Amino acid sequence: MTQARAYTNIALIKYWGKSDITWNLPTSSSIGLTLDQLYTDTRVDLTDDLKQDLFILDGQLASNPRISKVLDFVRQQTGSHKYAKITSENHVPNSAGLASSASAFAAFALAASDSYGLPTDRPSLSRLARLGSGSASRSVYGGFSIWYQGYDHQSSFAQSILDPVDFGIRVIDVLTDKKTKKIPSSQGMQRAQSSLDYSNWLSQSKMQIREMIAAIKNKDIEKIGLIAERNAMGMHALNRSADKPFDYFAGETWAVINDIHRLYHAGIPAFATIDAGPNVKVITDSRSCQKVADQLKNFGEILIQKPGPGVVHV
Ligand code: 2P0
Repeated sequence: MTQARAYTNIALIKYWGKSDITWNLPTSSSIGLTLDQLYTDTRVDLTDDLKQDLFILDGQLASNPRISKVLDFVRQQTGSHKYAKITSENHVPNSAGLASSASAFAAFALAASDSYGLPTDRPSLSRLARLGSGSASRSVYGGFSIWYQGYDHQSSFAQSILDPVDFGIRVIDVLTDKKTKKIPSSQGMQRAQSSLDYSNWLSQSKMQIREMIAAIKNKDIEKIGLIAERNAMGMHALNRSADKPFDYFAGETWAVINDIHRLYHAGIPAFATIDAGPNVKVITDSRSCQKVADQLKNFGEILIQKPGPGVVHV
């Protein structure tokens, strides 16, 4: 038996497209910041009496074909024929809509690698986590990490940019909408790839990766925020210009963003980023985060996060 814990990460430069679905290879590199509040604990038990993999999520029998996809790969690598019982618990503060495949597959990669005797160095864990879910490749690391696009299974994995980090960066989740998202990310990105702006987005993203690495190394929160916001808006513009257009922004998304812009123009470092759902995350600093949180609390539940650790045994 082995059990691991991994935390969610927020994409500062987004992963939004696949070049290979089987190996889950992305069309661009991405940068994430692992946070410290939301995590998944996953335990893997190998027993001889199982006839198939068994997945228990938050106490209930569940099914997820990606779990067996990862385990089939692990069994093929090790020559093992054993099935596994996977017990996973998401620790998210009484709100739906925050459950994350990033923390789940990063924790699962360590627990599974350990159980089956595969290497547990971070690049290897990152590759395995990626097979389950792209963003999970980054949750293997604490702090800031970059997931290199690569061109095959071996070359597509994440590496640390800066960890441990606490130069005061904070990320505030503003939970205006706790419902499950309507369009799963893998479907959303596939549709976004039909946008005529997609190749522009790829070249922009390449430049933003370089700028973001410099901003992180300089511990420049304003630059990090400005680049991240621009990158996020670009991702959502792709969705709106897809063949079959769609939009994750809903309800109060714009109202929150407008308030963030008002704060910024009043001299407070506050920048918006949005993933595959309607909730806005604010990039800010430790001095301003309470003020920002107070300003936005009427929109819904607020969660203030700091940089968090990489995947560990528990
Ligand atoms: C990211 N997102 O970079 C981007 C930004 C959401 C928006 O990665 O199909 O669940 O499992 O590889 O990782 C969410 O997509 O996609 C995501 P799969 P994943 O964090």
